[in-house]
Amino acid sequence: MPVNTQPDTPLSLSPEVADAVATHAPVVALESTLLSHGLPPGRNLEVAHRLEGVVRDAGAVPATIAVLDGIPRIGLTEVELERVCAADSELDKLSLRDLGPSVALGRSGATTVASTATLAAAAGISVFATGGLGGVHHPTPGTSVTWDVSADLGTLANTAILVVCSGMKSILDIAATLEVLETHSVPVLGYRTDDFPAFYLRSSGHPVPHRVDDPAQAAAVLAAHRRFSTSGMVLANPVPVEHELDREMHDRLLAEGLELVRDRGITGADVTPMLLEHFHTASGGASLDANEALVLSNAGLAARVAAELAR
Ligand code: PSU
Ligand code: MN
Repeated sequence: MPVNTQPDTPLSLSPEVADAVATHAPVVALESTLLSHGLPPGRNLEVAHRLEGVVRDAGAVPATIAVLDGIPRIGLTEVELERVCAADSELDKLSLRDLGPSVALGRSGATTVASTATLAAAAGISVFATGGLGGVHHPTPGTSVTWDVSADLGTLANTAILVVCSGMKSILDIAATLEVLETHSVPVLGYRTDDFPAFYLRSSGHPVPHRVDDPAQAAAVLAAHRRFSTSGMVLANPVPVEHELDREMHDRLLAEGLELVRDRGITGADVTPMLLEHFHTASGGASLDANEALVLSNAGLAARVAAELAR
């Protein structure tokens, strides 16, 4: 039975996660939107299991997060994981602004980077692994500014968590996103790279302000950052080289995907899932392999950083 260790909040930690947090053992938070809205049914459950396995193999406890029937759950049972990944789950995509409504109205949904980071931090977890961060979208033709700036960025500004990711999707304005992170004083570290990664691609062409070369260095930077700030931090880990997408194919699929989004009038929270699905179907599975490889790599790295922090 899940336990509510913080009776003044509606959070429910699984017994294993509650025990790990209480004893300061390493824990890695994992999000559920990448499973329910980012990967096809079947494959998503496989990836969910492998993600938890990779975290355990590195000596940490996995805490997959979702809101089920109005209860934010930190650490899911097998049945709950299957529910998140089911083809007919019809889970909402819950950003931070949706948490209050989903809890009060008893709804179920998968959590994004913004809401997962918030719930993880509230549960006492300081390391979180995902695929790609949300960011600043390009303005639509005929406009000069975009108001589509992912809540992931504002959340990192005031949430004490380390997010391990493969940069952000190349569908975004990466230069603008890095500027926003700088404005919010969120440190951005490249893991064994000087170049900020772009999800399916190892390089975005934008330099990272700082580089670390092992988990101990990343943990040391996080500990030092904590002395000055309660903001989040980004550790950017490029997709494994053997799974990087061919750049030409990538650029073609991206142009097609953006056109599809425009033609169908897709906006807001539906844009990212639509683009990911286009990549997955049009790349003959190559983007699925890349997506899986990068999240697994990020989960493993996050677990090793969490283990260093717990030492
Ligand atoms: N990483 C993945 N797949 C995903 C995401 C991350 O490999 O689907 C999700 C995260 O939940 C992130 C969201 O918060 O994409 C960004 O959505 P938006 O662009 O609507 O802010
Ligand atoms: Mn958006």
